[in-house]
Amino acid sequence: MPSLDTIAPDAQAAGQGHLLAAAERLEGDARDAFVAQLDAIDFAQVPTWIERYVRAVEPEGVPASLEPAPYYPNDPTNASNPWDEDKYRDIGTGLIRAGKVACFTVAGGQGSRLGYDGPKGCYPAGCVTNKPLFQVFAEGIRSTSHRYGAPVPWYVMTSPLNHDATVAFFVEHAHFGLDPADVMFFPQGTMPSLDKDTGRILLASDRTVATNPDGHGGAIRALAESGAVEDMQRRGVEHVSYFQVDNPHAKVADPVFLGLHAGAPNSSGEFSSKMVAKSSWDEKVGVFCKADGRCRVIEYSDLPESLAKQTRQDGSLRFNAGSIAIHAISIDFIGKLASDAAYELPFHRAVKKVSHVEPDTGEPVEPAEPNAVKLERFIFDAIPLAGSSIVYETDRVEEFAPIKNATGSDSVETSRALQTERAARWLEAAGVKVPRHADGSVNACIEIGAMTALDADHLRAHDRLPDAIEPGAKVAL
Ligand code: UD2
Repeated sequence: MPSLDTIAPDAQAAGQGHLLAAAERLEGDARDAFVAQLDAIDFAQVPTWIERYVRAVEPEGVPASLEPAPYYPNDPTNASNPWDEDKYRDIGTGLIRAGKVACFTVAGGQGSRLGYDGPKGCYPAGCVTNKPLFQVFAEGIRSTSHRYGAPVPWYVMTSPLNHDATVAFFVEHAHFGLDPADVMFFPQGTMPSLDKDTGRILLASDRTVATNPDGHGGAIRALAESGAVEDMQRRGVEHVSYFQVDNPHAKVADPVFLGLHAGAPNSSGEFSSKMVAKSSWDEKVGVFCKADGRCRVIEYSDLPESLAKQTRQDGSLRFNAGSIAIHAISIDFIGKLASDAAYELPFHRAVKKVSHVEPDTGEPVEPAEPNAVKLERFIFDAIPLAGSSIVYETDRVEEFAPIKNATGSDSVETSRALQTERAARWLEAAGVKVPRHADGSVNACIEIGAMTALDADHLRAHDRLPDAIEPGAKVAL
């Protein structure tokens, strides 16, 4: 058990003596639990965090030499950049069949924008069935595993705040038909929240340090420390297909993308990404850029408006490669990122309101203005660390229907409309008549589960499709 005496010198040196005083005021189990929280803090790093992210805050500028990143176009027959889709599909299919691919979902976020009280993956997403997001992915993984005749293990990163609720949800639903031995959950790490004026670590209560999840970039350390990387190596997994919990249209393991990642001559096979053309200059997605010969994502909030608005001769956005946060990452690269200090991902700061107690008086404080610096890592900061990272364009309707907000853009309403549109396209491609309004929108609500089909080709091979969908119908296939 950690002792306060061993922690005290580092905490004092880091200007965090108020935490020691708080510990002294506690007794018994409460004190032990608090000391364990202190022990988890890397006090040796705290002065650097304060110096860099609290005192001398440099705006997250963008490199001067920023250009749009090149990408494999969605249409492989594209005149200026043709590529052999079948060849890469074969490579990717081979990897899945050989059991070398696992799925990895980041599900540690708090979903506060959605106003949903529970792990985001439990949110009812299916436009007809109300299937929760976790079920949508679980079925995608089962169906992929059936289609290619190989196990596809699934790793789910939770946070300390939603871990137990997430695991309980899977148990309650019998892991949605997956073998529990092939689903592994592990919580991401946390970072202490810092007072934005003093750099002192805030106390959430007299016996709790105020912390926040360490960002999806925390996945690197969590994958290594939880034993997930070791588990993957034991199974012979070589690559993970990475996607976010909020996007029910994410293809859980896309053979073409995996094939490009592992087989394209300009890919080091370490970290690859999917993009869609941005819907507007101010869409809230990071943008794939190239700087100093390396690919990277510039988050939307950091891309200067003047660049975001630049257009090409044909009027399209010059920086149009929007990140939908779908990646393929090799296990070797994850190991390197986790073990080599030169490959440590940087922190990003966000100034937020954090309720806390005054350390000296114990008085609760509900700040009216943002009072705390939260530090997070972003997974896409690994891109420029890879030898050569490629980007592959995909179709927005096919692969991006995120549920982030309660209403408006990227909401359950927009996601459900996209689910229907995708289902309608697949049905029409299979010769089924789908009713559409004069403006082209579908006059029905249609959901196609992954156990029925993973894509349009898969659906076409289905032998029991209706001839037509009734106008106004609600249909789940
Ligand atoms: C993210 C990207 C954005 C774009 C968009 C696409 C960042 C900073 N921005 O925006 O560029 O690609 O997605 O949808 O990533 N998560 C964790 N732990 C954390 C924080 C987040 O697991 O500590 C998960 C969260 O559960 C979710 C995902 O990461 O699945 C995205 O997080 P977000 O909602 O903060 O990112 P967002 O939508 O602002």
